[in-house]
Amino acid sequence: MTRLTTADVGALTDRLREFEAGLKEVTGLGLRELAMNTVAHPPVCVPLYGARVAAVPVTSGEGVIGGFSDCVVAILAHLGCEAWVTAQPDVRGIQEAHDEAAEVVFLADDFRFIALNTGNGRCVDDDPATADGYVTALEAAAGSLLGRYVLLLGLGPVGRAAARRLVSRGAAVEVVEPDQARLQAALDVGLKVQPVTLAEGLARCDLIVDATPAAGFIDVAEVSPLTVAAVPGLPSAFTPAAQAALGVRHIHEPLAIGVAVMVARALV
Ligand code: 2YJ
Ligand code: MG
Repeated sequence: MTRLTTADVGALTDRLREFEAGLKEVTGLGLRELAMNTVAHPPVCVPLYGARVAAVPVTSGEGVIGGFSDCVVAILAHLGCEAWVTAQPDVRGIQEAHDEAAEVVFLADDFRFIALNTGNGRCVDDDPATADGYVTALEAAAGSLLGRYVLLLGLGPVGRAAARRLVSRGAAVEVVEPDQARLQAALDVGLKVQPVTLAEGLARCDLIVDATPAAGFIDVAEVSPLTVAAVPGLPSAFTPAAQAALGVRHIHEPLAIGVAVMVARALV
């Protein structure tokens, strides 16, 4: 997850309903259903309604991002949780969350973003949660990933997790990763992906997962009415014109799908 800004999280908080409406249009799933479909196959019902969840601001490193914890809480409340931002940050905030009987605590520093279940000790990381949630969205939009070619852009932490999930759902994964050492390391640990050039991948694949930090290198001529793009990070690999052409098939927001899967995994 790129470091979000106050403007990023403010925009997401304001557009959460709009985002979910678009997500439903293209996948048939709202955020809750998407999270439950990600947690298990077939989906299990996770008791999100009324779950007590605290977001604790963390001041270490680059410090608190204004609106970050509030955005996490807005997403959790949207899912039906009883969610709040603790009055105190850091260790005092964790203690406060515990004293207020939080079942799950969300907290992020510059390196990690986790959801910690205080009852069973389960600790959920945002990278695989986000990757898996976006793959669920892509799978729902496509109907099935079995035997489908999927173009994956980037093999960072989110890209590697997405690759594993895509393969496990039956997809043939073509990958563009310009960092040869990173690509080789992924192949060496047995990740079943086929390295391709961007042009080759775009020619073969309608389904795309963008897990790169690079912006605007896929233009409108390279997308079709069949293209579905799962774009978890900021910025998008798609130009503004390509994003406009894709409409709701450009599935893109920086936090909501990740948080939905995190809380569902913490509570399942
Ligand atoms: O509590 C706060 O407001 C801040 N400490 C939030 C920091 C959010 N952290 C980030 O944006 C990091 N880039 C997250 C990295 C997670 C990697 N999986
Ligand atoms: Mg990106």
